[in-house]
Amino acid sequence: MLLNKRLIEESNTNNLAAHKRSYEYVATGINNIGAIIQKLVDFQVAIPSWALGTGGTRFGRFSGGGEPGNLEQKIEDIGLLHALNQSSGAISLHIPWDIPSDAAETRKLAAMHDIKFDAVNSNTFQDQANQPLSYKFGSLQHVDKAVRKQAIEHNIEVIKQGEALGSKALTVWLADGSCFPGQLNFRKAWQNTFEGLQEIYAALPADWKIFVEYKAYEPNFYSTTVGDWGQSYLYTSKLGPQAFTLVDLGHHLPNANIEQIVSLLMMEDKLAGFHFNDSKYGDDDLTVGSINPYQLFLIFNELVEGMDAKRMDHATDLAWMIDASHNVKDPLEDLLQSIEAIMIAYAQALMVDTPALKAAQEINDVVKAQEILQAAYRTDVRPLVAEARMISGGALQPLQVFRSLKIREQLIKERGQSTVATGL
Ligand code: PSV
Ligand code: MN
Repeated sequence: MLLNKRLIEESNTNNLAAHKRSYEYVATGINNIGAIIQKLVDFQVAIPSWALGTGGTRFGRFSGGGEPGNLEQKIEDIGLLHALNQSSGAISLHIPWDIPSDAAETRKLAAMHDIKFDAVNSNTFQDQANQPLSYKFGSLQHVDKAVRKQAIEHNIEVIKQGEALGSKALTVWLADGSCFPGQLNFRKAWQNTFEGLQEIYAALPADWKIFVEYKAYEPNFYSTTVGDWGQSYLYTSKLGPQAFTLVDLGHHLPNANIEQIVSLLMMEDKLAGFHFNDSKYGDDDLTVGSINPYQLFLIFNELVEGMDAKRMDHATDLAWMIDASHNVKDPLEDLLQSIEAIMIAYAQALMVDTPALKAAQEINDVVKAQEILQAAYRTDVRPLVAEARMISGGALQPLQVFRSLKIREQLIKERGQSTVATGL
């Protein structure tokens, strides 16, 4: 389904007077407001193909109506999001959940919706129908060379699929690890995994990157072979300049200082980018910013400061992706909220008075430093984010438009009530 631009414009006209009042209230007094708005306009976050369906838990899955039944419909759903917020102009595919039957046609469809192909994700954490060997005891770490070979070949196949679509990166998340002490020889598991990653790395096209994602636990509950940022960094630094460490916010042990991790990885030129989500306990897949928006702001604060120090382009030099699909919300509404939370945190980070913060740090003025950070965090930047959306052709109030146009109801009419998207 394609959204009629006129309907977005109509809704913007209705909301314009209120928007102008709140925008002017915030924007007055910000010196570089034009530059901030332009940065917000440029910033795009990739949507994972597996987040368009309702997520499940190991206890079950309650699919929502009108879920996309194939890759084409997933691209159309992202097209809807992008039409509404103009910040979701990319898709991150999970293979084999979403193998394009005709790459050229898929590219055409995506281009029609102004959507690019972000990193492609391999999957060696599930067994697929007709797969000769099982990943029950791991993939790249496996004691059996034949299983390792199968996993390597799958990753190389994913690179080929990505090339046909115009992707430029492969994300590898390994569920490999062990559930009980004694199950695994850590050194052998590490070495096998490293050798596998080396073979995959060797198959990367020259202009591609490989992102190695880490995760503390789940599905393995005693050890994970790429369990934290240090382990991922060890792999990526040994692999070479095309390898980077991917930070998924939900993949840390409780209370980890993610903003510090981000800062150090960036310092070493090893930060790939993000899988954004939020959590209270672990890999909870909650809407970005729904539990700990201050942490998200602090992460963006490090990103803006670190990227500016290295003269990096905020919009293009790191990979920005969402990785969340919860089980109780409409996935499209959830994604609209997630993107909004990311844009808010980014806008707040752009508002930080960096020279003043640096000066406070130099004289150990701890109170002043906190005041500076919190002054930015406590600014209601929603009108700035809305302004950027409106001037890019999106809606001032995307969620309101989604509901008032009854988009989900229309999708249910088109696709049916009981559709199940591929994913977890
Ligand atoms: C694993 O929990 C993960 O974060 C990886 O990125 C996977 O690709 C994705 O979730 C699957 O939903
Ligand atoms: Mn992830």
